[in-house]
Amino acid sequence: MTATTGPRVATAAPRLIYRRPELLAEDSTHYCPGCGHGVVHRLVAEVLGELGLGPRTIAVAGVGCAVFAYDYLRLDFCEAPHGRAPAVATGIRRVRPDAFVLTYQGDGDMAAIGTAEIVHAAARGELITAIFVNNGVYGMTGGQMAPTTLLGQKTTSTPGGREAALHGYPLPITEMLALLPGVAYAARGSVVDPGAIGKTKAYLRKACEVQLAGAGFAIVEVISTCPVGWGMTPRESIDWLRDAVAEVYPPGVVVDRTKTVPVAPAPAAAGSEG
Ligand SMILES: Cc1ncc(C[n+]2csc(CCOP(=O)(O)OP(=O)(O)O)c2C)c(N)n1
Ligand code: SF4
Repeated sequence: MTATTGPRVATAAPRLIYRRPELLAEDSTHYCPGCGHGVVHRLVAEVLGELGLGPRTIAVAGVGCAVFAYDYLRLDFCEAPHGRAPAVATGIRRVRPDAFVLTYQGDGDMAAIGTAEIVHAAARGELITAIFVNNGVYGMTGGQMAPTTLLGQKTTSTPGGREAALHGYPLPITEMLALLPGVAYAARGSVVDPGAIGKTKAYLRKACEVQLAGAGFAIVEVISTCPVGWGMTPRESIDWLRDAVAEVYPPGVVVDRTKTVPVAPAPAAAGSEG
């Protein structure tokens, strides 16, 4: 009996679509379904990994749902009291000029209790990279109004919707900080869809490069979802993010002074002076 051989079928080499970044731990997270924090964590892990910054990074976690970021990112982390991450990061960066320092804060943490710290760190042009996840509410404590909450938005502390006369207007923190000359770079990304997530990654990368170049303070705001705090399904929260949140907080580069400010050389890494 002769063996029959069929036509040769060329088997294409498998194409890698996605791999868990090395700096992202393999644990599952405590985040609710549809929460944007996990997406931002992945982007942070990808960018720091691609820039080879993992070993020299000291991150500072704020207080909020992402307080456990240190469990999910394989980085040295320091925990700051509520709102104080930029002050803690300032101290770390000044005593460890070889370190790469980033902060990770929510909008309650940065734009409410920590307003003074972020404003003054930015005004001083501290060489830190600030990540600001704006989901428009205090997620961790039950979805209360934050300074970033939209007018008309219902929260557990504004059941009738936020009213300007009673609760003030939403605070555009990134645009406010962008006025300060110490801010070398400010941008706003979104987790609304893969295209927006790709742009957010580019903003984060640039904000890291700004610190490496010693150009000044850099901030990336990411408008994000909190389906539980918003009383929505994950699907509805994506629509709300696209239609309502992005209208008030439009994604894009807010300021880029790296073209006009002379860029100082990056500080030498520890041990490089031989
Ligand atoms: C000094 C102090 N005040 C209040 C709290 C309670 N608290 C914990 S998290 C939080 C809000 C966090 O909201 P946000 O920063 O927007 O983060 P999210 O949970 O939405 O990601 C508050 C008020 C606290 N832990 N410490
Ligand atoms: S409460 Fe909101 S911010 Fe916190 S984990 Fe759940 S969806 Fe995310």
